[in-house]
Amino acid sequence: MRLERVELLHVALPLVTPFRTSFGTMTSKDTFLLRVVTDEAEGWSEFAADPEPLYCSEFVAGAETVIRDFLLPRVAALPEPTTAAVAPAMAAVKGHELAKAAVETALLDAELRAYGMPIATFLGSVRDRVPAGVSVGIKNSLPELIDDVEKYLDEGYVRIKLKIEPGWDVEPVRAVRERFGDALPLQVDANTAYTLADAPHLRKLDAFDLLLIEEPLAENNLHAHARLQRRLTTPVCLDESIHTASDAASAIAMDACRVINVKPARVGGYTEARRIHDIATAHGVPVWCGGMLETGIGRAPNLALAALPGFTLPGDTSASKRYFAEDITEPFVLVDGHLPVPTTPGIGISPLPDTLARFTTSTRVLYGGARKL
Ligand code: SMG
Ligand code: MG
Repeated sequence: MRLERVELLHVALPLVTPFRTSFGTMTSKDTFLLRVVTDEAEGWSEFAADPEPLYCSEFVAGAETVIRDFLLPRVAALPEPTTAAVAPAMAAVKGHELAKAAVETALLDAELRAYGMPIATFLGSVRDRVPAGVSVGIKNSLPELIDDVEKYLDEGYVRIKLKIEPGWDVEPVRAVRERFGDALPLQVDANTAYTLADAPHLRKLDAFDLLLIEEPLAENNLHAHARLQRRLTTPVCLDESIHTASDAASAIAMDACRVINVKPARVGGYTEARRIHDIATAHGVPVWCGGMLETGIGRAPNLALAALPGFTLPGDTSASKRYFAEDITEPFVLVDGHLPVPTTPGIGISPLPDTLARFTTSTRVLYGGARKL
């Protein structure tokens, strides 16, 4: 397989409803897609972060520079840009996992399309559909929250995640438990909004039998998360703090978490995500697939990952209409609380050309011939 061209397409898709977290409010998904062209097939991927470095340190304009100036030259220097060779070639560049994931995934898509192999087969997925959870943002009032949760449960979502922050934590959880009962699979995500000094307050959540509390403390502070876990019965789940399989191994060894949110983008791509699944599963630690409000391009391969055997908790892999009135791919539709695992070669989906053109705000050629797009 020979790399011929890499194109970057900026896209902007309005969200159907603003999504508020402890670090800000999103009203649209503004990111870029990569399209790689090889002599055998083309491949697609989506950069998972946003224009501002608020969820993580990476951001759209920075990732574009890193990919163009540091990652693609290393990949292009390979005799063949196979999936096995790409991550080692990029390893000298520190960090930038989400940018690396975009490069690896586009090439993986091209390679698997050339083989005629679906990503689910490549990863070792064992299910043809996966249960869908939904992440519910911070609201202005409890009645508004209850209405939203009710709507999602009516649509069939099998698990609810509430975004929390200081001042919006125990009361929303109590309200949802009182309205929907103790049997509802329920979890919370703080996106690093608390400190260890909040442990006595966070302990109040133990009364609500939550599946987990996600990333309550500062990113990368495994020690503080381990100390918090000792004081909570609710399992701590790490998201932002896990960048590599080595981080996952350390966190498990320190009892800094009892559950891991695996986002392939956050860990540099699907090969590292698979390693984290393997390590966690070997230690009896459940994993689940997180989300970054992806378009169908990012969502399709996440569904394949979520079908691995160790993904025993429902993911934030929701249906397309939870995010967008119109997606740039065929939409993923919830059936009986589940989404289908894609079965066609590669990541299992392609952009719809006309729709993509409408949502594309600009394009660049990052590598190869400057042929007009
Ligand atoms: O894709 O449904 C989704 C979003 C799920 O809550 C979600 N993601 O910390 O897990 C998380 C957040 C990160 C993105 S917030 C902009
Ligand atoms: Mg999270």
